[in-house]
Amino acid sequence: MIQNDLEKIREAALARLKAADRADIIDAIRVEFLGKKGSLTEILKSMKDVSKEDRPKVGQLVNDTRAAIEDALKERQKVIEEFMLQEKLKKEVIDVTLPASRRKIGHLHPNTVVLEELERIFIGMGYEVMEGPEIETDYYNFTALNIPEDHPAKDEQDTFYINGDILLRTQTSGTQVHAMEAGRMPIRMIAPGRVYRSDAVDATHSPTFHQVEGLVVDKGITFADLKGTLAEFAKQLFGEDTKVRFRPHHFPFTEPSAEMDVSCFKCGGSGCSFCKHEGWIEILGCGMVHPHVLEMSNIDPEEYSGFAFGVGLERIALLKYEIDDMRLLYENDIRFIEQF
Ligand code: 2U9
Repeated sequence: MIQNDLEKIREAALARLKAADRADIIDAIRVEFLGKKGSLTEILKSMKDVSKEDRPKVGQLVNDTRAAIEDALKERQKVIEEFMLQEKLKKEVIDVTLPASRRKIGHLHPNTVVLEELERIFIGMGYEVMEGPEIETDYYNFTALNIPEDHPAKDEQDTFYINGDILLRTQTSGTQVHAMEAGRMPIRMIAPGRVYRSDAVDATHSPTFHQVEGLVVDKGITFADLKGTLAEFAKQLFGEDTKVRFRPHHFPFTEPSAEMDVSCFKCGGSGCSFCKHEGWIEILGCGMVHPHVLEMSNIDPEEYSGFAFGVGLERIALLKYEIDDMRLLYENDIRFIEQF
């Protein structure tokens, strides 16, 4: 009787296991057949009705049945685990032949693009690139450049003073003064760098911007050298057909002084909305170095002469790329910067 029941239980368990396809179903089968209230435990309870002489045999049979079900559970569990693993691997498979996703890299700022272009042009004409300190003394920023004590540029409204004598440079010219004091002649240099002026921010102004200033000092330098050099610079920067014109101007550090215009590189000079129908666009200031400026740096103006010029880097970048608001240059939005 019990033998029959055991045989049925074994067959039922094996049949159920054969159909089981999930780990939780296996667990349920284990509980159902081998658990505390499972069918096999129920059978054990009825052992008391088995005669003493049959008991060892029946006991052995119960154990064999339990072992058979346990083996079958283990076997099925292994099969299911292997199946799940294969499914997982299939899902997580990596196709190493797929192209990698592109990494976003940085981009040169338009100021940097223009600066490198200017440096390339002047290095090609035999100039050195020299940098100087952004914090200067009143002497190097103003006095040595023949800017008088009462000049409006010196006003606290226009210049950031750190203390009475120390300030954030308003122009890179101090760098050229340092070079002149060093006394190695001739001088052919450009001084690029950041400058500071107490200006409110708008589409064309910023309290900090960048200049590239140039200085040439040698024996026999004339205004013709200035004109030839800057005309060549304009052609290289804006194209071979670019014309230049000089308008008289005034700077304390140069005499005579001028502003240079280039023919509009959009309309070629005939007049368009870009050049406000002038045909000309103002690019830089320049002039022959004032004899007093040479003298103050221990250069004899009877023996040496020189020319100088100054360009606003942002102004060139705005013009060249037709950007209508300077603030875009300082926001560093990659969507803006990566266009240049
Ligand atoms: C020394 C002697 C002379 C530098 C010069 C300019 C003219 C000039 C402006 C350009 C646009 C300033 O950034 S800006 O607003 N600069 O017009 N700069 S001549 O003259 C010097 C410099 C150093 C020893």
